[in-house]
Amino acid sequence: MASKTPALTVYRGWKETGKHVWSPFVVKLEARLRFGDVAYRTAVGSPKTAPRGKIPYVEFSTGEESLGDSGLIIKALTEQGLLSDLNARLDGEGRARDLAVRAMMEDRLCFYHGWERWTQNYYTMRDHIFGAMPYPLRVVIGLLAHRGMVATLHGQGTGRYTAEEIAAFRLEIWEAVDALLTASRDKARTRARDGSSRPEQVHGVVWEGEEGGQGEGAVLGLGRGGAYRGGCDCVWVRGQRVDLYGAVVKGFPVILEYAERIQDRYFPDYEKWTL
Ligand SMILES: N[C@@H](CCC(=O)N[C@@H](CS)C(=O)NCC(=O)O)C(=O)O
Repeated sequence: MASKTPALTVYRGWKETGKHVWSPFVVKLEARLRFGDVAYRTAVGSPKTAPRGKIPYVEFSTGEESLGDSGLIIKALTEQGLLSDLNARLDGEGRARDLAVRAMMEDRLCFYHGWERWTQNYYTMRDHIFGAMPYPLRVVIGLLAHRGMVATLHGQGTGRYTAEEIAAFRLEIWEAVDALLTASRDKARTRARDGSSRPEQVHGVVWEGEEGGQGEGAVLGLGRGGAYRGGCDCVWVRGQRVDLYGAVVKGFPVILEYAERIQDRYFPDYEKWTL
C-alpha cells in the first residue's frame, strides 16, 4: 500500500474510485507504483488532455509538465529515484527476456484484446467509454471510434486473422505466461525451503511481487486489465460474464493464484473480481 504523501496524480480515464479501471496500462502503472510504495492520487483526465493522447498520464505536485506512457513514466520515476530499477540486477539475457515479456503482453496480446473488445463486444465498450455522453452523440462517436480501431487493427495485422486464429494466439501467450510463473513459483518454493527469503526471478516474471523485472507490471496489467466486463481473458472478467476465453484461462490456476496474490497484497482497497 502506498504510504508516503501523494505528490503524484495518475490520470486513469475514469473516476471509479476504489476500482481498477479498464485500461491495462493504468493497472500496470498503479501496480508498479504500489510495488514501490509510491503514494499517488487518482484523477479522471482524458486522452484529449493527455500529453501523448493516451491514458495513463501523470502530474507531479511540483508543477512539472505532465508525462504520458506507462513505460516512460516508470522510467522517469526510476531515474528520479522514486522507484527502484527492477531490472538492475538482471544480466543481458535477463533483460532481453524481460523486454520480450513486455513486448508479448503490450505489443501483441494488447491488440488481441483490442480486437476482442472493439469487434466482439462493441456495445459494451462504447457504453462504458462514452457512457457520459448523451445517447445520440455516443452512437456517432462510438461508430467513429470503432472505425478507427478496425483500421488500426487491420494496419497492425491483427484484424486480418480469424477469430479462431486469434484465440489460438492468445492461448499460446497464456501458456507461455503460465510456464514462466510456474517455473518462478517452483524456484521460489525451493529457495524458501533452502531458507532464502528472496523471491526467485525467472524471465522477468516473478512469483513474489516487487522484485520482478518490468515485465511483472505488464503481465499484471494485460492479464488482469482492471474491471473490463467483456468476454476477455480470465482475470479481466469480474464474474458477470465468463465466456470461452475466461474458461480457457481458468484452466491456468497458477496464473489465477498469481493475480489473486497481487490483488490481495497490493490492492486490498480495490474491488476484487470474481470468476
Ligand atoms: N504505450 C502506452 C499505451 C497506452 C494506451 O494504449 N492507452 C489506451 C487505453 S488502454 C488509450 O488511452 N486509448 C485512447 C486512444 O488511443 O484514444 C502506455 O504504455 O501507456
